[in-house]
Amino acid sequence: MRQQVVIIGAGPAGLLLGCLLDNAGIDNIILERQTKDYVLARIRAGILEQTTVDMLHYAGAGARLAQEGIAHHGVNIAFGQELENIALGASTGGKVVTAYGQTEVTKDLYDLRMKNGSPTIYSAENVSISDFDTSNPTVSYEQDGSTVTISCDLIAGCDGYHGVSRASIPKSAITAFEKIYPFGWLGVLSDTPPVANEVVYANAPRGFALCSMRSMTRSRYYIQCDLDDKVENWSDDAFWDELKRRLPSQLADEIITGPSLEKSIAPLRSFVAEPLRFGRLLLAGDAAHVVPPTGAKGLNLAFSDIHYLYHAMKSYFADHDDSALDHYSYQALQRVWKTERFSWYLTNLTHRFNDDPFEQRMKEAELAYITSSEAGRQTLAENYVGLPL
Ligand code: RFL
Ligand code: PHB
Repeated sequence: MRQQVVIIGAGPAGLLLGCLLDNAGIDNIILERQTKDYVLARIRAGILEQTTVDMLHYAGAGARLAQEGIAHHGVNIAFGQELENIALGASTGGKVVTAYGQTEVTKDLYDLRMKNGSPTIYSAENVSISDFDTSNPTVSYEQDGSTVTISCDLIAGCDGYHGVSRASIPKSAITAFEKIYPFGWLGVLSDTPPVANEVVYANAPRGFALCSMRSMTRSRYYIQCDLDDKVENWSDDAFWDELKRRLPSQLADEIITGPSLEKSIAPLRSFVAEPLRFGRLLLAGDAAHVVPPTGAKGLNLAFSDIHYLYHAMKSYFADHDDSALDHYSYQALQRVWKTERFSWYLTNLTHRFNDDPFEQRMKEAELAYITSSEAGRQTLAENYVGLPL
């Protein structure tokens, strides 16, 4: 079998790239390790930058998002009993963010892919990449006991942090930068109305808390927890009690609780691998970099990679312009590092790292400064809505 592009991973990055390539008449196949049902049910991100929304429309997958996405014109910062709303549009030329779950984004892209008719192989086992440093790369996978080998021009490694693409690159050719945080996030999804109309990031002496939503009847909440904590340690009541202790009373008193639909713990990490190009193999999304979820940047960063990668691939196929592929790596990494900085900064500012009361006071003072200064509010707003592409 031959394809112009083999995409490894049917997460949001792989699916968006596939849809854009279809629209440009570039043939492609997606290989995904998990089943379709598993991928389409995964609950993760919830907040889309304007550029992400624009890209979904450009790809032709924006119809349901336009109907069901909830525009947020501000973001809330809480510390102590303070609750500050930062307007997003005023200093960003009217930009907003949109609450629309990653689960829905993945479904919409999957539906478009089915309409386009390009092949997607789910449950593809033992995907392996060969000869990506030559002009004849191949990708193999196993299914139902037989091995299929695909030769191609380019390989897109969109297979997330634990994927095979980055792991296939010789250690001497790649540099990794990593920070592991000493805590995780315990998340709960519930069919209850959200406590606030816009996301709340809360710093509290007991630890960070976040209030978000999937719709006006479905809430998503998170609290900072110990890295070795277990979901089984948290009854629904214990979760709601702890969440309320970390919010200003004007919010805590308003929370409507209910049974959890899902409860999970995620570790937090900052990670970047450089470069993003290795001959004919190009990394994108979580395969190349990870941000802690504070700031809601992971999915958005995966999409900005795909924006650059799609344009590079188009130039490559139209003009045999090899330098476009190097340019992809350079251009995407510029935005990756700035976004890594924001996610790291907001994580440091809002989480409890130790029980040093001086550090806690410093964080409260910085939050008070940023939310009261025009320059501080503007800096927060322009990063939160997403830096320009
Ligand atoms: P994904 O989504 O991990 O998809 C990679 C796909 O590759 C498959 N795969 C393989 N396929 C074939 N062969 C192999 N060997 C393979 N190995 C892996 C996997 O099964 C999977 O289907 O990466 P992608 O596409 O780069 O997308 C990245 C985003 O999913 C991620 O950055 C976000 O979810 C991060 N994130 C958030 N991002 C936001 O922009 N806004 C948010 O509000 C937000 N909140 C979050 C988040 C991530 C979280 N967790 C659980 C990590 C909240 C949480 C709690
Ligand atoms: C979410 O809605 O899941 C969400 C919102 C904001 C974040 C992270 C996650 O920073």
